[in-house]
Formats: sequence, C-alpha cells, structure tokens
Amino acid sequence: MIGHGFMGAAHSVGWRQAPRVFDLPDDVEMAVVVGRDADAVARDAAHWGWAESATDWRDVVARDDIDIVDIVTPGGSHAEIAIAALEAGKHVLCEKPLANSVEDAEAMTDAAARASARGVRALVGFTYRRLPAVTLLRDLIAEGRVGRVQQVRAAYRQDWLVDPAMPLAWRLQKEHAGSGALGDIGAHLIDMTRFVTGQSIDAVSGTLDTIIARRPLQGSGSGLSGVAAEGFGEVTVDDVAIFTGRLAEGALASFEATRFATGRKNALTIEVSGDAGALAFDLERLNELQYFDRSAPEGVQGFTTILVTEPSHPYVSAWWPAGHTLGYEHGFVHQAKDLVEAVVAGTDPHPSFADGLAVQRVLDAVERSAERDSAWTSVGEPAR
Ligand code: SOE
Repeated sequence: MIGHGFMGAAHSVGWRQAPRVFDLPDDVEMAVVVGRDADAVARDAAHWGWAESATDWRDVVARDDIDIVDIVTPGGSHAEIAIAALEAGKHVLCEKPLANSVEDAEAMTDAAARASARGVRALVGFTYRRLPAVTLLRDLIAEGRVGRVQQVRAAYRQDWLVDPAMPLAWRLQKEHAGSGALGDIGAHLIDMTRFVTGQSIDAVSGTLDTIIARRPLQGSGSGLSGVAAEGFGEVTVDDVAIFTGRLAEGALASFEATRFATGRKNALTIEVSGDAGALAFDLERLNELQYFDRSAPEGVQGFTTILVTEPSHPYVSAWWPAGHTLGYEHGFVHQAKDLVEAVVAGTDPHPSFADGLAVQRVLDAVERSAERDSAWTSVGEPAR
C-alpha cells in the first residue's frame, strides 16, 4: 500500500477483514506500507497489521513478492505510481478520484487496458458502490422498480472547513488534490449516479465557490483535521460545487458537493425518481433504502424503508444475521474481497479505470462550465 493517511487506515481494515469474513479464493498477506516519513510509516504499518514499511514506492513496485499495489496517496501522484505498477505486472487498486486531470486519467486508462490484455487488473476506489444498500439500489433500478428515470438529486455535504482556523491541508491545494469539494466528494456523486442509473452524464452546467481563500499553513495532521503552523497560504480549490447534469437518456440530475454545510459531517444522499417509483439512499442511514412504489394502492402509498440486512442482499450473507447492521468500513472490506476474486477469476472488476476517467471528464466539464458563467458544457469535449 502506497500512502498511509486516513484512506490508508480504511484500506487496511479492508485488507485485514476481507479474508477473515469472506471465503476468498486466495490468501491475502499485508506485505508493506510505503510513506515518506520512515518513523511514521513504521508506526502505522505495525498498528494496522502490515508486515513491513518502506520509504521508496519504486523499490516496492519492483519487488517480485508483491502482487497488488494499493494507492492511497493524494491524486497528484496516482498516475505515476499506477502506471509504473501496472507496467510491472501488479494489479492496482487506486483511490478516487482516479487522477487530478483528464490527461493523467487517460494515460492511466490506457495503461490499464494494456495491462488487462496481460491478465493484470485495475480498480478505482469508489468504495460506496460496495455498500449493500447502494448495490441494491443499482439492482432495483436495473429490475425496473422505478421505471424510466426522470430525475436524480444527489448531495454530499461536509462541514470541516467552516472553521477558518482549519489549516491548509493537501486537500485544499490544487497541485495535490486537483480540485476541492468537486473532485473529493462530488466525484462520489458522479460515480454513484453513473453506477445506479447505468447512464453516462453527457453535459453539465456548474458553479464553484471558494468561501475562505486564505488559511493557516498546516503544521501537522492529516485527514480532515490538522494543527496550524506559522503563516498563511492560498486555498487553490473550490469549497463548494453545485452543478446540474444531463443523463444519456435525457433525465436531469442535480449535484451539490460542499465542505461548508454547517452541521453536516459526512452526509451523502441520492434520490432517483422515475415514472414507476423512487428510491433514496442516505449514507447516515446506510443500512436502509427508501422505496416508493407507484403501483401500490393509492390509499397505502408512501415511502417504505427497506432494511438492507437480509442474507439475500448484496454482501450481507457473509456478515451477521438479519437486522445486525454494517458501517462505513464495510465498503472497504467488500472492495478488497471483490478485487481478490477478480484477480483470481481473471476478470476486470468495476469500477474500472475507464469509469474513473468518465468521472474525471465530468469533473473537468464542471470546471470548464464554471469558468464560462455556468454555460452548458459537453462532457465529451476535449479537456483543457
Ligand atoms: C474527505 O472529504 C473524505 O475522506 C473523502 O476523501 C472520502 O472519499 C469520503 O469517503 C469521506 O470524506
């Protein structure tokens, strides 16, 4: 695993738990974690259950005893590491968003296509797809439960930047993160919409806003917290992204990605409305789906709660008896399981790097639209 921040912790839980809960077709050995600070990465490796730590990712990618490279670094380094790993014949799991630019995402997708022809697999970590309720949402739409999709409403709301004392973390710097709320959490909405509806997003109109443009430099810390150092620096990404998308079959989708939704910590919601019904998911109630069936008798119609904890629901049978709920980390466990199964079966897992590239093109189109007063912008247009 290359990188060891918040996502490193989450992926470690995934790698540790997957072989203990699921009956995997091969063993998983948590070999080595790579980070620049030798002491810090050694501490994290020991804490999370990895056999070793190292400071040079190139040495690790060249090792014969490594089969899978898991990339949890900021987006700016994804392309270089992923392409080197794929070319060295390693299967790759890469955190989202796939890259910081369409150009990098294209190069990664080309490398993944060449690797796939040699039996090497690549997966981009849009982990929320693998929550049982989100997979079920996709399955129910595919079964026709909402009929023709007529509208999608998606929002991802956090509030960790409301405090002006929050330091200038890497997520607020364009050269590391590519974009702000747009690419970090808006990317999840784009992927989830594509995944559950099975449709591409072909055109967008968007607006971006940076509410606090200067912040204290970061002294220590990572993830969504940190300790300030002396001095200030410029925030070079968006704090808020609001955009509209046109889906391939004509429906409109609205998207809000924000780090300024005071009181909202990690609130992702999506609602898909169709001519036969509607389905809604809320990450803060991740064991549930809300379902409205228009064919039910008028007098008893209403949103009903599906408790997604039955053994027949996706991923659930390996866990606990019905009604015994799952959480945020289970998506990472399911992701590790699915990748190992795909590697052994010799199939390409989803979401592919091509899916990651499709998301990247939407992100890029939103930025181009925002630069032109929210003009409708085709996603297929060449990147900047
Ligand atoms: C930070 O906004 C973040 O950690 C995202 O980067 C993750 O993708 C999301 O799962 C939670 O929030």
